[in-house]
Amino acid sequence: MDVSEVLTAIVLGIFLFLPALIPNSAAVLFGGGTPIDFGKTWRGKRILGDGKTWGGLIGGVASGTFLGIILIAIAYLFDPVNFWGYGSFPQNIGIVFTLALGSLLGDMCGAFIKRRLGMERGQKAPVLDQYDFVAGAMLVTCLFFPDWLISTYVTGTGLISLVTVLIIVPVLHRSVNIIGFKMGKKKEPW
Ligand code: CTP
Ligand code: MG
Ligand code: K
Repeated sequence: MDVSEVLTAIVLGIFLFLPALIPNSAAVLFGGGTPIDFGKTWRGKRILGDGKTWGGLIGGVASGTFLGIILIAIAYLFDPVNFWGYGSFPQNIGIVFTLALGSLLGDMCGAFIKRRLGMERGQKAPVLDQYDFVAGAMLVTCLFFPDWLISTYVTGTGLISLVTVLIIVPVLHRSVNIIGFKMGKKKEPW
């Protein structure tokens, strides 16, 4: 393994994960409408809470998938041989879709856990807030495209890509939330 392979793994790790990174921010922009749990409670607490809306889910998945399709096109254009870690065409659309959907499903699981722990919407939950969507995106994508997920984020230089994602996510999460807070789109700067 040489320096260029390590650098490639770092850059590709982030590049290929962008469809999972965008949906959370997009959800803030598209959110605000009907909650996914329709206001229902379970054992005295909201199932998910007002912070998880249909608008956020649909807008977030659409944004992540749309960005993913642009990235696929860029990869095909600039790297017609290896497609920057993508593979066959229909599979790639599936991959960016499962990354985006899994990201917001993971975020919903995080909210579900927070409500069970009695935490209010928007209350800070370290680790869970930053990594719920990473786990969701990786798991859902692994369910449908195990070969791609494992070769990209687990085996060989994939582990470097995974560690890169795990390091970059808290930094990105915090920065984006501060921007959202300053824009008045988010109630808390975390
Ligand atoms: N959002 C949404 N729908 C989603 C996810 C997010 O509408 N499926 C919007 C909500 O306005 C939410 C904001 O994005 O308040 C920020 O998302 P997040 O930090 O994940 O939600 P919290 O408000 O912190 O709520 P929770 O405690 O349930 O995570
Ligand atoms: Mg939050
Ligand atoms: K969250």
